[in-house]
Amino acid sequence: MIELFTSETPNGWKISIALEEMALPYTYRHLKLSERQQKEEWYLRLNPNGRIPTIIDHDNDDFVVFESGAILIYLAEKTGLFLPRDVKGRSLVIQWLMFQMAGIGPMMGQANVFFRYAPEKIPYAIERYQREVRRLLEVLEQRLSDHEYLAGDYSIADMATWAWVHGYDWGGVSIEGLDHLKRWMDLIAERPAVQRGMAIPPRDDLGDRDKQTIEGARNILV
Ligand SMILES: N[C@@H](CCC(=O)N[C@@H](CS)C(=O)NCC(=O)O)C(=O)O
Repeated sequence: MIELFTSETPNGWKISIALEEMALPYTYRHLKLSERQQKEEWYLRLNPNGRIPTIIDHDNDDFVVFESGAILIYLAEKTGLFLPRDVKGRSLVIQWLMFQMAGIGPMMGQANVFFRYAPEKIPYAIERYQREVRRLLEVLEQRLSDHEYLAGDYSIADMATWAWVHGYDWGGVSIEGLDHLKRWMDLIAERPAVQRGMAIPPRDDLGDRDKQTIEGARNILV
């Protein structure tokens, strides 16, 4: 059984989506990021970076994996799914996965911070990150104009990228004119395993969720 430490954020959804797609049995523990549970001593022993997600594979000597990209590769190798075994096919998936890990994730994260969470609005920072996100989305658009998925068949690269990109409007970025990207986003959104993964952990329906997310993020960013 896999144990997943997660929260209701893109990096967490990548892993609940992958676990659902791979039909791996798992349990999850919902860390309350706004209460800084991810910085507690017991959790830092699992994930020295103090962020979600992390997994423990209880069927493999309680092996711990942190960093969402590394977790996706571990799960794909464990199951033999969503990551080709041939050298070129595997490299293609890893290239697009790294593009998400090093580009899409960090830049969309910063667009969210400056557009949505920062108490002080700094136009230079907002525009810088929105422009960079739009540029990265245009790279995806170009790729998807002649590929159904990012790297061959549907793969962990699509899961990782979709988990971030579908929330483009939270950072105030437009996808106007990016029709291939929109087609790919809709295609993946329809997958039952993606819908199940997005429901982990269940969202708290009480109160104004946007307001809670913003206040929670401000607690983390101090
Ligand atoms: N590179 C890390 C990034 C993880 C990350 O930034 N997680 C966010 C949620 S999406 C988090 O835990 N934030 C809480 C904090 O910064 O304390 C990964 O991909 O696993």
